[in-house]
Amino acid sequence: MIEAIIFDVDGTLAETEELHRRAFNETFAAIGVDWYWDRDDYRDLLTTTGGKERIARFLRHQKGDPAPMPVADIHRAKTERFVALMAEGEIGLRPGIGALIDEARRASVRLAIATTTSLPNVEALCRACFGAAASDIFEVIAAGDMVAEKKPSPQVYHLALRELGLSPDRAVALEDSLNGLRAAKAAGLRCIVSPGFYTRHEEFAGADRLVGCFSELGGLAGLEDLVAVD
Ligand code: XBP
Ligand code: MG
Repeated sequence: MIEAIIFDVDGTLAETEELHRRAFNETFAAIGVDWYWDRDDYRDLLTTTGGKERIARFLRHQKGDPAPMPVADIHRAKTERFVALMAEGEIGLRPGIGALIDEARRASVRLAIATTTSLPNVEALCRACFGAAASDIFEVIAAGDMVAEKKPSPQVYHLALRELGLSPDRAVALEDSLNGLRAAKAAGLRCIVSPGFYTRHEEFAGADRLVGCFSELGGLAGLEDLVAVD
C-alpha cells in the first residue's frame, strides 16, 4: 500500500518552464543586460537544475570576460517576476494531477513535494492552481536551497522522505525529467515519469513507468499496481 506520493513541481504539477523562461528573459531586460534565452537555449540550460546555477553556467560560457554579476540578486528578481506571472492565472495543473491529488487526499495518502525550484514559486503555483496555500495541500515541501545539492542528487528526495518519516518503499515519486528520475531512483524510490515540453527528448531508462500523461495512470489504482509489481 502506497503511503505517500512525492511530486516534482516544474513540468510535473504543471508545465511551468515557459513561464520560468519568460521570467528569466524579462528580468535580464529589466536589469539592462542583452541576454536572451530562446527555447533551444533554455532546453539545453535546463540540464542544469536550479535557476542560480543555470545563470552561473550561462555566464561561464559568455564570450569575453563578463563583469562579475550578482547572480543571487538576479535570481531573486527572477523569482519575484515568476511569482507575479504565475498570479496571472494562465498556468493550470497538468492533466490527471488534480484528480490524483483529490483521490489521494480522500484516501488519506500523504502528499509531498520534492523540487529544485524555489519555495516562493511552489507557493505561487499552489495559490494559482489550487486556490490554497502549499501547506494546505502538501504535508511536506522539500524545495530549492533546502538541500546543498540539487537534482540529480537524491538529497531533496531524502529530505522529503525524512520529513515524512517513511522508507522509500512506502512512497512513489512523479517526475518529468531525467534529472528528476535520477534523483528519485538514487533515493530508492519507484518513479513514474511523464515527460513535458522541455524533456520529451530525454531517455528515461530506469523509470518504473513512463506515461505520456499522468491521466493514463488510472489514479491511485495505477500507483498501487506499480507497487504490487514488486
Ligand atoms: C525545475 C528546475 C528549477 C526551475 C526554475 O525544478 O530545475 O530550477 O527550472 O526554478 P523541478 P528556480 O525539480 O521542480 O523540476 O529558478 O527557482 O530554480
Ligand atoms: Mg521537473
